[in-house]
Amino acid sequence: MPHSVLIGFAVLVICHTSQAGYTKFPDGFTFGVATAAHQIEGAWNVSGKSENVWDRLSHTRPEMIADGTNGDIACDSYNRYREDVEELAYMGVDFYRFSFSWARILPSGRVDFVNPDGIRYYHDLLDALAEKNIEPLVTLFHWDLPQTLQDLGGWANPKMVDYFRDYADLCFKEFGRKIKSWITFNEPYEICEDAYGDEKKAPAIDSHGVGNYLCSDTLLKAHAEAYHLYNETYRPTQNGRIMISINSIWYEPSDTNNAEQVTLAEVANQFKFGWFAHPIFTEEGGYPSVMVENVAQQSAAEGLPKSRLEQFDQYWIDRIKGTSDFLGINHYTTHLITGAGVDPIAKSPSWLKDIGAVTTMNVGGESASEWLRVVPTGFANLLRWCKSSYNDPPIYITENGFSDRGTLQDYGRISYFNDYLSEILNVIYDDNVKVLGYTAWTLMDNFEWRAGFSERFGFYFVDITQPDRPRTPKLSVEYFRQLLATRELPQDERFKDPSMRRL
Ligand code: PNW
Repeated sequence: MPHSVLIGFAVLVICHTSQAGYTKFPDGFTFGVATAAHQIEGAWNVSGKSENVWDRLSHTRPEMIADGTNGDIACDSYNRYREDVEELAYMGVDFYRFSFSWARILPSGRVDFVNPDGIRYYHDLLDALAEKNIEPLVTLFHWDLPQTLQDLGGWANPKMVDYFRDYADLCFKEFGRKIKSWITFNEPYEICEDAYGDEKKAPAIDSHGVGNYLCSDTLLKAHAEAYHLYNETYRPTQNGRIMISINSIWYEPSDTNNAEQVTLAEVANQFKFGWFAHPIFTEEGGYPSVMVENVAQQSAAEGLPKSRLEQFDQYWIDRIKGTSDFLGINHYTTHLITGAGVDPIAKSPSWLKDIGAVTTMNVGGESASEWLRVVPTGFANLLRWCKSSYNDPPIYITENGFSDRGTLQDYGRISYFNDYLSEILNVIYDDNVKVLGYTAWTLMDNFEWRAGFSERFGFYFVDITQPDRPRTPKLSVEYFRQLLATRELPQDERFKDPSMRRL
């Protein structure tokens, strides 16, 4: 055999083993897909639903939404939830993660009036899921705060702890027979930093370096109160579980041999993920010490009498600690740290300036979202870091997904899922990280917040130019369906981008 063929053969074998890696998911590993109320329901002002902060932003400042769209009709899931359930059943998911619209259930935000139509809608959806044996995983708060409560200060108002607990209480009481898995908050970082420390999310209160920290104080207390309420009052009879979903942009040093960058990446991860995970998932509790120190130092340098980040007292440290049955992780991408200093895009004061590091985009493959680069190895590093930082918690991936402009032959999405899922298998088998389930974002193209419908994350394409919002399956539906049927990463050639099929 000529030499070159032998070498060619060896390369092929190596490529095959390293590319294929582990393919089979462990027994008991569960799969689902996710959505959120405001992104899909529409029916923004019918049957008693009141205005939420996203209705307000998209109606009063439409220029803030990339394509000028809004959630008025969205995917019309308020009327078409049966189609949603059919699609879920076709894909063969174990569970469906969706959220309740607070303003649909409690139009004033408070429990003075419960909207019967809101209650009926979610019972109908839950019953339709039960008929297909699909387990619900329900998020109580996925960003759509009733405007009435925002008018009182929203998450910067400490009273929100009581309002959230009352809302959670009603939901546990009304729906707890049918729902065994709850998520309190979706992505506290995005709520506090993007919506109260910046204008990236509604209500777009640009109180950088101040409002974001007021928000985290309230939100973590509200989460803890909802957890204790469930744990003490409802768990004994309802036997469910309750957690929080924390998002991470995972930070890595741009040069792994640069000690300063390595240290700063850890600081950035503590500021991003640790901000909400440390108070709940560590023995010590409270905010990460580096965060407490950095913000105190910056505040002093600004001439303030005390830190912009108020620490929890011992009562609240203890009350917040341990209040999540699982660590829910939403993960999409990895960014890089290039050095110490003030990031050129940081406002003053701000969370980003408080970190004291310069960040940049990773070099990974692009998506339709500027912030989202494809970096599967970062996912594995994040998961290993969570295992070591938070005492080996049981983990659910509650979101992971990829955006494009809506193509039906969505090879980019398929390869993203395949590569990120493959990293989950690596950390399960090689590092014993306890990842128990995976949720793909998202069932169908939907209202992607300030990006409107310009960035599409769905398995199903949604035509928003048609009043009945027709849905068309993309190729990724077949990929996920096969994954669900076999519990193995599909190896089928038809899922590979034709331009990449040759070795
Ligand atoms: C999540 N980041 O938001 C939300 O939970 C979804 O509602 C949203 O549609 C989805 O991910 C896609 O954006 C994120 O910058 C926003 O890392 C920003 C980031 C991650 C998630």
